[in-house]
Amino acid sequence: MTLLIRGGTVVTHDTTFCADVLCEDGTIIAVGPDLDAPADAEIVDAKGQYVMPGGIDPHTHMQMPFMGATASEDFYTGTAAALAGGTTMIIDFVIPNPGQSLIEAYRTWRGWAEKAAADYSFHVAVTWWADSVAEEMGTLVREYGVNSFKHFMAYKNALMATDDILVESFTRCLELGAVPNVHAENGDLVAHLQQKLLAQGITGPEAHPLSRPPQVEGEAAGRAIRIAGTLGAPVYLVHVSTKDALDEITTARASGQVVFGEVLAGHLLLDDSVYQNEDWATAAAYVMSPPFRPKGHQEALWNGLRSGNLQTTATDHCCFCAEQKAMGRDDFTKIPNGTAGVEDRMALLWDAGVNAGKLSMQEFVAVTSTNTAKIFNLYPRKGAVSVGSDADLVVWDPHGKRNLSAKTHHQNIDFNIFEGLEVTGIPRHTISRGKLVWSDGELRAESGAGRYVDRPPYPGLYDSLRKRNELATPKAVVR
Ligand code: URQ
Ligand code: ZN
Ligand code: ZN
Repeated sequence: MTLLIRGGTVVTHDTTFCADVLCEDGTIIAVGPDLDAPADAEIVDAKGQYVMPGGIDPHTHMQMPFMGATASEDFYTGTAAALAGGTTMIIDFVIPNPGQSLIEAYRTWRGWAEKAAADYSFHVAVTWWADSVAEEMGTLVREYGVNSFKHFMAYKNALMATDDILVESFTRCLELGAVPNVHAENGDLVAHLQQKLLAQGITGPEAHPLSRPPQVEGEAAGRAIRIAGTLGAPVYLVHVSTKDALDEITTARASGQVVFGEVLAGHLLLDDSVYQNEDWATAAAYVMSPPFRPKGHQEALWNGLRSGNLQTTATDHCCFCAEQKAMGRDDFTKIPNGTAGVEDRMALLWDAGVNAGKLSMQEFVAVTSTNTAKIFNLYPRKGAVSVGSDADLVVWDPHGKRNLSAKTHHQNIDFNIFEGLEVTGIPRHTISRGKLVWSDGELRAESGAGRYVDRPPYPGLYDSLRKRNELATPKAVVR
């Protein structure tokens, strides 16, 4: 199965050049001018368009059981929608219940993901602690290709990892060469503020952001960063939504600490006015955590991306339809948290980033694909346009237009948080493992075509950290 992408301009995270790209059996086998291809090769005309690494979304929750509901998007529909938007790989989350075997939960999620149409991998959440958790983390790293573990500092009495668990798990991650991820919100403060608002009779979606003000994220971000710094471990903060948390990251990175930050397309473009909507269902549709923030935070987050203090973009794609959101009709704390975006991320980042002069094309590639591949040890298999890389590519039409809407999106949810936004710059063709799966508006996603992608522990990052830790280890005084 040979496919030739002809006449395009290749854009990577660090360079731009005119070249054809030849793919065979799912791998890129040649990149260069005027390439020949066998007579039966499929040809994609990329004249006047950019050929870039397919997007990687490091933060999705397909068919996640959460807050008494199951996310409406499953691994097939969600990855098909991703392909329609130029994203060719997702990293989703295995989320064991407290007390549940991590490996048992991993097997459950692997079963759900077999129907995926694009490649996928999993972070595994640590929602409780025991010696068996430490052991299973080792097995997941050594035998199941997991190199990142998630810690929810929010969601008290549900998924929340208390500080003692962070200390144990970050230490274990360091031993294993795995990256600890955190959802940084102070779950105790949220629970307190939620009860306070309900007691005041404020039960609608407008209470959601009031129960999780920016400092609730800033405090938790600082705490996670200091715990990791004290242990000598790296830490990756998911969905950074505030200047408060970004400032913690910026300070830590300036001191040489290994801290990574991820930002969602939603937090870059939307603000908390969405919760003031008169219509309950519309306001509830925007309930996700961390919430969309007051004006001002968005610009700070864009500057975080431009300065390199935030490295990746994601969507936290976690879909709940109107009747699911209505579970919280009388109590906002019962509205299932989550919003969609996996299909729109790339076009939004291009339109609001590149067209607006906030990101260069190379920076766009870095923050939508390559940086994620590097942090989670997928590069250059993923996130690259190089010989030997997986043929996961997007042919980008910088002049094409799309009106983002629930009426036309492929996401399995009845709402689009970017409804009505017109973007310029869209994926004309998406190639997944060398197959043309999205072409001129025609989606050819195939259930089960996606593969699980192993992510080995990251020796490079950890060798340097270990050396730093050894050097920093205090020596016993010989008396
Ligand atoms: O917190 C998360 O990332 C999961 C539970 C999705 N929901 C959300 O509101 N972000
Ligand atoms: Zn989260
Ligand atoms: Zn999430």
